[in-house]
Amino acid sequence: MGGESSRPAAPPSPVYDKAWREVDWTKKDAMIKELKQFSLNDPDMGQLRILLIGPIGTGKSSFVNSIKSAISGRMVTAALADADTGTGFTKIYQTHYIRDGKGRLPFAFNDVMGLEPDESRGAHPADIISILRGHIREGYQFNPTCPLTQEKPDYNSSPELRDRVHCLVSANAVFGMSAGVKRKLRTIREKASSLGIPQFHVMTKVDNACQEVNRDLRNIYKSKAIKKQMETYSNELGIPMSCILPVKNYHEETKTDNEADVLVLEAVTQIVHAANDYIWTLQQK
Ligand SMILES: Nc1nc2c(ncn2[C@@H]2O[C@H](COP(=O)(O)OP(=O)(O)OP(=O)(O)O)[C@@H](O)[C@H]2O)c(=O)[nH]1
Ligand SMILES: [Mg+2]
Repeated sequence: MGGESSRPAAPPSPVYDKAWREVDWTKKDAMIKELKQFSLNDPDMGQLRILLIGPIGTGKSSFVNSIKSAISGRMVTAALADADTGTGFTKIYQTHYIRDGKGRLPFAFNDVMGLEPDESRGAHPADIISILRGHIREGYQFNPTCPLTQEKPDYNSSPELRDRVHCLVSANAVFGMSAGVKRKLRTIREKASSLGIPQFHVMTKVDNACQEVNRDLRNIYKSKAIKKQMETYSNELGIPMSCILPVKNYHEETKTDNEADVLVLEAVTQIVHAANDYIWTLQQK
């Protein structure tokens, strides 16, 4: 007995015995089929517009590429290549459509310049708020110190519902956020909330946060580190846990992977349904 008590305590396990959120890892094909058959509550809309915002370099463009890759079954890198202006950062307001045969799916993602803690750097929150309301035309080049004003040609003074944002998605890596970015995100989220726009948070780079997740993505909802960070984001951003969506984007892979695809497809499915419901709600008014 005495020998037992002197034995060093086992290190705490980094994972729970059981996943706290259920994922069906076999349903990739069914999810792709559902997304390809997705129909708009208002067919005249053309497409749902989903806006991706967040600090620079956190995987917004990679998330768009991962969605395209998961749906098409082949690696796509268009979001980075199209938006790259030479410095490696997205600077242009762009819409990324998802090709389906000769047509495209009825939801699109808008990728914008990243947010930075410094007041004079990164996308200006006033520009993001203009985008929420449909006032900024595609191709606009962000100016961190001077948000777009009404007299400029990129300003759309009479946006239609289809030009507006139907779901706001913030993206950030698992490692936390600076106070400056949090402040900017809060300003943007408050505006989105007042417009009734549904909101999600995509937590990227989960492969870098937990060895067990890096080893096997199926451990995502067993990892204590991942759950803790999701709870932190939920509290900081005022978003329910059910709207915090962890993903591993493609970044150096050459082939798609079932588990990464399932997480990305789960996220997209929730996002597009919320955007579609938002349109329906607006039309009941
Ligand atoms: N390990 C890992 N790396 C990732 C992941 N997502 C993105 N990256 C890498 O992170 C870097 C930044 O990704 P981007 O998608 O360009 O980030 P962004 O948010 O669009 O950046 P800006 O356009 O500068 O605001 C790239 O080197 C990606 O390969 C991920 O889930 N895991
Ligand atoms: Mg980008």
